[in-house]
Amino acid sequence: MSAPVFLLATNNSGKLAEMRPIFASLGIECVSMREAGVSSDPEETGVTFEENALIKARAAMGASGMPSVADDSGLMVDALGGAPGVMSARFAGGHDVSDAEKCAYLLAKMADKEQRSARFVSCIACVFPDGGKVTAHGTCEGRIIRAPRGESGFGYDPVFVPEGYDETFAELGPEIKNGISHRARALLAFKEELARYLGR
Ligand code: ITT
Repeated sequence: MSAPVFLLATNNSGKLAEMRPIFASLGIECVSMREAGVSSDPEETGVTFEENALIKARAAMGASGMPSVADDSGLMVDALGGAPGVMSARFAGGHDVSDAEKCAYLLAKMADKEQRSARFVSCIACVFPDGGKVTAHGTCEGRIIRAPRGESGFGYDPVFVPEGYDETFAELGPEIKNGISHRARALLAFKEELARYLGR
């Protein structure tokens, strides 16, 4: 069976910018929702990354009829008991809050915390029109610094330093981030699961 074209079911331009070259490097053809002329933004009512990724993938597939891939991801901070986790996009009050405000809110919550360990988590979920699904997970360990640094990426990138580095994701830039990030690792695992699913 030849691999289909996948719809990337995200409204986050930062994620889309990361997912496209990773898909290209994995040899998987994909289009954005804008290119496919569909819109989808379901309520993320799940309590796990996988549940939310499946909600988004299923909604996009319902709108497009195409096999659809969604990423649900977030930052889990040990000193905050794993928060913001699945609430990462809404942590500082809603989708209208800027990334800079989210980082500032997180840093304020962490002001008195000595323990700085954290990890980014990504779940990639793909659903097919015949009801089949493929899911994969990836994590990236690191720590939260005390003041934002760097301009690239999105979300909490300016306050997260991945293990083995001294710079934040926002300072390291896309080439390094896309080699080690939670999303890159989840997509690599996804490629293997997809090959198994497609019987290759
Ligand atoms: P879609 O649901 O449309 O894909 P979203 O931004 O709402 O976009 P999520 O619900 O998965 O996506 O929320 C993930 C949030 O976690 C995201 O908005 C960022 O704040 C944060 N996040 C996830 N991955 C990140 C990364 O690689 N770098 C920085 N922050 C990240």
